[in-house]
Order: sequence, then C-alpha cells, then structure tokens
Amino acid sequence: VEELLQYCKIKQKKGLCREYTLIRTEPPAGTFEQAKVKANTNKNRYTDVLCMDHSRVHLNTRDSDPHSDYINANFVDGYKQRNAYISTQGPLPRTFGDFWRMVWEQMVLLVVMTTRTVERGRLKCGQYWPPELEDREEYDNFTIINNGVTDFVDYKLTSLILQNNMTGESRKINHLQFLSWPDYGVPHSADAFLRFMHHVRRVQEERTQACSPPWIGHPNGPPILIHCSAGIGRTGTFITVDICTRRLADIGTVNIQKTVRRLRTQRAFSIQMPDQYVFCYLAVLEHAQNVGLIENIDLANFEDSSSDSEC
Ligand code: PTR
Ligand code: PTR
Repeated sequence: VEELLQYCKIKQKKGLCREYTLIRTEPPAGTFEQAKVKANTNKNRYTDVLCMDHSRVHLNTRDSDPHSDYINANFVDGYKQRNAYISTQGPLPRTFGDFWRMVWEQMVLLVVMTTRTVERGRLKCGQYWPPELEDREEYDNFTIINNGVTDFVDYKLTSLILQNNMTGESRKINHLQFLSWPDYGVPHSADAFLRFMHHVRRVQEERTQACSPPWIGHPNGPPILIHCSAGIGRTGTFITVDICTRRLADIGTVNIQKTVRRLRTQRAFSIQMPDQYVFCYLAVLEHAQNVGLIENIDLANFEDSSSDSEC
C-alpha cells in the first residue's frame, strides 16, 4: 500500500495534470449575465472569477433595487445531497452585509474558510467577522458577536452570534478557518487537511441535529458555506475531497474526474491549479488508507492517465 501511494505520488502526477488540463479546456456550463451587470461588477472580488447564473444563490431582493439579489456565490451539490454547499468568494467590505444576509436567509450554521485574510502581503479576504472574544461588528441589519475562539494546530474554531436587528432573532454560527493553505497551492499535508475536513463534518452534523427543521429549501439540513479568496481553488479542492471520501464510505468507489467536472458545472473554474487536482487524489488515497479502504480504490484512472505529457 505504501508503495502504491508512492507510485501514484511520483509516477502518475503528469498523467493527472494532463487529465486536469483536459477538464480546464472545457467551456463553462452556463452564462454569467448577472455577474456582469453594471450594478454588480464591484461585488465581484476578481473580474475573471464570475459566478454562473443558473446555480447562483439569490438574495431576497430589497427595496426597489432589482440587483440587490446578487452575490458571487453558487449552490453546489454534495454526495447524495442537493445544495450541500454554498461556494463563494472571500467577502469584500462592500459585500459584508450581503454575505451575512445570505447566511441568514439560507439558514447556514457553519462557515468554512480556507484562506487567511492576508497572504504574502496581499489582501485575500475581508475581516467580515469579529476575531476577538466579545468583539462585535455591525453590517447592514446584522450584528455579529464573537462568543469564543478555540485554536487547533492548523485551524481555528470560532463561535459567533448572528443577530438579525430587524426581527430581534439571533442564531449561533460556527466558523472554522484553515490556516495553512497558501493560495494557488496545496496544504502542507493531506493529514492536516483530512483532520480539518472531519472537524467540519462533525460540527455540521452536531449543529444540524441540535437545531430543528424546517430548513426552508434544504430538507436535509442547511448548506455548509465555504469560501477562500476567489472561491474556486481551495474551495473546489475541499468540496471534491469531501464528496469523494463520502462516496467511498458509502459505496466503496470514487471518481475524482467526474466529481470535478460536475462541480465545475455549478461553480465555474473550481480547482485552480494542477497541484490541487493531484492533491485531491492524494488526500482521497490517504483517507482510504486510514480507514482501510485502499483496496477498494479503482486505480484505472491512474493507469490510464500515465503518460509523459507536460503538465
Ligand atoms: N484573478 C485572480 C488571480 O489572480 O488568479 C483570481 C484567483 C484568485 C483565482 C485566487 C483563484 C484564487 O485562489 P482561491 O480560489 O483558492 O482563493
Ligand atoms: N487569475 C486566474 C488565472 O489566471 O488562473 C483566473 C482564472 C480563473 C483563469 C479561472 C481561468 C479560469 O478558468 P479555467 O479554470 O476554466 O481555466
């Protein structure tokens, strides 16, 4: 098994990069009309990472502004769960209010962040939540209060209170931030990533069980909201590994290529670098090894794609 893993790590990397390059050449599976409307363009963090119309999350329209329903966020299906995730960009100061409105309207319980706010001296994501205990921030009609922070080796868990100042209701929101994942890169170890992923699952399960339905529009519980800076590279990698490892546990097989293709039909451009695509394979293999299912993995994909083509 160790040998197999090593083999995949080194020999097959090029083949997987080729597989990824093919995926990347496919045109996006939809239009980007709303993202391009003049009133919305400054709500996108990156001009080249727009959000597809057919799967976008609509905010409830406000006042007389027909464009107040736009946010750069898409629903993404999970393993046997429609709209299991919302995949979105790192909020911009001008979209903090929209971001919390989306959390409220979609009944999100858990926000997963796979970026730091600043990386290599560049702003990657706004500070849209109060980082210190008992701090509070107000955005539009919401007040967000920090109710405690717990540090882990590669990530941190924050408890937030989200208060809707229009209705007086408040909800508990968990925030899990992974700290050791550079943009355009991969986590330093699959193990650290897998530990984080399992924590994400545990929190979502606990919170969904503790809160009572109905989840309007989400019969199996609310979506996990996940974002990085652009909401495609690291977010896409996280979702792919989550889906594939769930499927492995359920029916004993995985298909990373198909999973990524499907993901990209809902959140365009998901998975940004060849290394992130290869990392999906490594993380799934490492997980399979940890849970004793490595024999179940059909290595045909690896075999087929072995070639000397360039990445
Ligand atoms: N225009 C940006 C760029 O300079 O590449 C878009 C971009 C930024 C794309 C970050 C992906 C990024 O990574 P992630 O989705 O992991 O935040
Ligand atoms: N700045 C990013 C880059 O140059 O990689 C922006 C980008 C994002 C470019 C997505 C292309 C993208 O689409 P695709 O993944 O389909 O090539």
